[in-house]
Order: sequence, then structure tokens, then C-alpha cells
Amino acid sequence: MLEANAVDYETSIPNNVGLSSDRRVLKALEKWHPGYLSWWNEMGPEGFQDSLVYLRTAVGVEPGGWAKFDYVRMPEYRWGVLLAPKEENRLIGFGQHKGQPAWQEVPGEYRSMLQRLCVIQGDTEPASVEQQRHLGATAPSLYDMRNLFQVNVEEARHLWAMVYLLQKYFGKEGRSEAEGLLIRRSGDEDRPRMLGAFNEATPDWLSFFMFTYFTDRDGKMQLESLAQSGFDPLARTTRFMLTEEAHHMFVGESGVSRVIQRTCDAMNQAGIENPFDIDRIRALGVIDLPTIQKKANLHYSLSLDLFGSEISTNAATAFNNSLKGRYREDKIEDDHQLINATYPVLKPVNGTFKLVDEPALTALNMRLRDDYTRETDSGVRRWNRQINKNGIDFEIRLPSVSFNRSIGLFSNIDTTPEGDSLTQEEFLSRQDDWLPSVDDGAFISSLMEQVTEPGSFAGWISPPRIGIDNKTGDFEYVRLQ
Ligand code: BYC
Ligand code: FE
Ligand code: FE
Repeated sequence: MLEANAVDYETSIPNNVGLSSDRRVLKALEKWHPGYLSWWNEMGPEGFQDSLVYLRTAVGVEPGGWAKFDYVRMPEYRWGVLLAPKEENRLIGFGQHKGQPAWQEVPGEYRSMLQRLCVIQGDTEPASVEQQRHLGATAPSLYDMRNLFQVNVEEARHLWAMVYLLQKYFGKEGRSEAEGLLIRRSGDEDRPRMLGAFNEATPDWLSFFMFTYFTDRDGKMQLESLAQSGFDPLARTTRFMLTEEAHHMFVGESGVSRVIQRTCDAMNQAGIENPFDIDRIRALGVIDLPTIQKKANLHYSLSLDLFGSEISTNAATAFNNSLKGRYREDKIEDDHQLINATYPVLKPVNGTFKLVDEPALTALNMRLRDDYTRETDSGVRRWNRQINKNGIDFEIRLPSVSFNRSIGLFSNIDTTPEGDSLTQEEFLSRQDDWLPSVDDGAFISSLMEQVTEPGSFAGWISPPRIGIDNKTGDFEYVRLQ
């Protein structure tokens, strides 16, 4: 008999959900497993399936001691089903069911909405692995390569997390959706992934760092909202996913910061003061700050689209039905039902933008997006302090929420990053000033060369301040085979 929350390694799928005595679900997962492995081998990190990677594996769900580090071949990674510990007598914290005991089974009337939330969440996880599958070939160091693979195996575990919920709680339809998650492909014309940003390419490592900074953070915000859910298995699943998410965003923030550091160092050594002296800076083999700004513009605007429309009845219904809460719902002081409450929504009105009070329930996507922007902005400010400390006169700025949008109130409007309206022709003629151009992409690609000597780093990025798991600088994070 296992203790509550202990992880069972006896079944082929490590878990703390009692799979060995849940034959029906264990069988469904075991049936899904070979297709999953084919997907991993076909769409996971290309060329490194036999390498030994120094990875952390989740071995428990207690804070502090949940992960164990060791060398693992990725196809042998123990992807498990882990839920945060159950809170006894947990009560629903928001919506029309506020104060009722959290549901342990899916309420029939909310079945399709809950299933859809799990499918969308589940779809993004393998999509990101697909987007990143070629990056190993150009890793700037073994340290970075290991971080990439860590993110990849954990996103794949997040797929498992959603597949478990679908198979356990959503019957035949859930099993069919679990198959669908292995069939869609990022960027595929006929069977694309569900959300826009997950069909974009991640062509180089600067994009990878921007993606893990900006897009994984949408993941965090969405998971935080689902962690409040009245459907307890979803809340517990997403709570544990959030434990892993912190590292993904660290990879992004520290990655961009190391690119910035290297650029500043190279400029200072060469005596170049003007950050816009792009040809001279690029000749040093580093990425100029204006190009870093363009990448940030792109990944921030793509990530904003992931919050859906500012005004959304889907969001209102999900909240009202106690399925998806607000960011840190349990720390907010109000009625948690939003009866009569309003929220200011930025809207295009007669050629300018105005904050207009809307019913708070329908404005929930906007609210979550605002929470996201606040958090995103604080990391950008840390990058700027670093640039400033290096004595360089440049500031990275988040573009206006109206810039380069495909979803919501601004999707039919073209603006500059400052939010000034323009015609579509003007936008098209100037977009290379604001978004990475073909030439920018080609320049960045020209720098992307694999470095595999332990402790060495490509010339466009500085080393990290500390290693993973307190390892020293020359630690062999990946043993290439
Ligand atoms: N692209 O009322 P609306 C992560 C669709 S990332 C394409 O505006 P709603 C991760 C929408 O589906 C987090 N379609 O929006 C990060 C709807 O379609 P239907 C993933 C879009 O429903 C990095 C229609 O437009 N998790 O974990 O309020 C690496 C109207 O919808 C998009 C979640 O998103 C788009 N960008 O909100 C790895 C949580 N936006 O139903 C992983 C679950 C909207 O009319 N999902 N549409 O066919 C949700 O909570 C909501 O579905 C959304 C959209 C927030 C995505
Ligand atoms: Fe994830
Ligand atoms: Fe992530």
C-alpha cells in the first residue's frame, strides 16, 4: 500500500493517482503510450534520442524534494501522472458554485466545456516540443542544450497530465481527444495545432528564449486560472504543472539576459557606443539590441493573442460555472462572483484607444492579459537595468497591445509599436523596422553553431552565472552519443 501522494514506480507510468488499482485508466494510458512514443521519436528533439541528458525527473509532489537529477536517455524519461496533494474538504472559491465542495467528478452539464479546456491546454504542450525540435543542432552550449531538453520532456509530461484527465474523466470522447493530441502538428496546413502562436516557427535560440519568456508565461497564467477550478482533479494537476513551469520561464529570462550581456560586452570592448550602429555590432558576431527588441515585439504580440478576445462570453461562462478562475483568485478580496462588477477594457474608439468599463465577467480574458503584461514588464525592466549598468543607452519596450494582433479588438487594426494607427500599406512597408525581417533571421541563423565542448559557449551568448543542480562550469550536461 502506498502512502497518500507517494509516487508509484511499479506501473510503467509513475503516478500518484493509484493507477495500479485503476485498471480501466491504466489500460487506456498503456494503449496510448506506444503512439505517444512514436510521436516523441518522430517529433521530439531531432538527433539526440540516444544521448544521455542530465535531467530532473519529478519523483514526488512535496515542495523542496520533488525532483531528482540524473543522466537519462530522453525516450526512457519517466513521464508520469502527478497531481498536487489533495486538500481535504476543499471548497470552490468562485462563480455560482462558490462555497460548495470541490467536484471530484465532472458535473454533467459542464462536461463539454471542461473537456475543451483540457484539450486546448493539452494541445499546446506537444506543439511546443514540435516547434523546438531542430534546436539541439544549434545549441550554443551543453548547458543550453540540456535546458532545452528539460523543457521538452516536461512539456511532454504536461501532455500526459491532460491525457490522464481526458481518459479518466471524459470516457470515449476523452480517449478520442487524447489520440487527436498526437495527430495534430505545429504548423501543418491540414491538421494544425489549435492556437495561433503554437503554429509559428521557433527558428533560432533567441526565439526559443523569447518563447519561453513570453509564451510559457501565458502557460503560467492559464494554468494559474485552471488551478483555481472547482473541478478538483484539474486544479491539482495544473498546480503541479506550475512547479515545473518556473524553470521554463527562467530559461527564457536568463537566456535573453545572457544574449544582452554578450552584446553589451562586445560593444564595450570594441568601443561602440551607438546601439543602432548595427553593421559594426553584427560584425562582432553578436546580436544587436534593436534586433532583440524586434524579437520581443513578435513574441509578446503572439502571446497576447493566446488570451483570446478581450470581451468573451466563453470566459464569462467558464468563470460563472466555477471552471476557470482569475489569476490568484484565492488572494483577491471581492465577492468572487463578479455580480455587478466592471473592469476597464482598452478599446479602439474613433481612431484612438479608450478604457471603457465592461461587465467584469465578460472582461476576464482582458484582466488575465493585464496580469500577464504586468509580470512580463517586470522582467523587461530587469533586462533594461542590465543594459543600463553596462553603460549603453538603449531600452527594450513592450509594444502596445494593439501592435501586430490577430485575435480580439485590435485584430483588424494596424498600429505602430507605440500604438499609433496606420494603414495596412504603411504597416507592411514598415514592418521590417518592428518585426524580425528575413535579413535579421538570416543574420541570427548565421550565428547559430553547435558548441559541444563542456564549459564552452557560442560567441553570441555569455555563460550563465550558476550551473544547473549546482554543477560547476565545465560539467558535461549532455553526453552525446
Ligand atoms: N488562436 O472567446 P474567445 C501553455 C478561439 S499556453 C486560435 O475569444 P476564449 C504552453 C477560441 O478557441 C496555455 N484560436 O476566447 C506555453 C474560440 O474558438 P471556438 C494554454 C483562438 O475561449 C508554452 C474563439 O477563438 N492553455 O500552456 O475566452 C509551451 C473565440 O474565443 C485563439 C490555455 O489556453 C488563438 N490565440 O479564450 C507549452 C487554457 N484565441 O470555441 C505550453 C485553456 C481564441 O469558437 N484555454 N481562439 O471554436 C482557454 O482558456 C481558452 O480557450 C483561451 C481562449 C484562453 C485559449
Ligand atoms: Fe507546459
Ligand atoms: Fe512550459
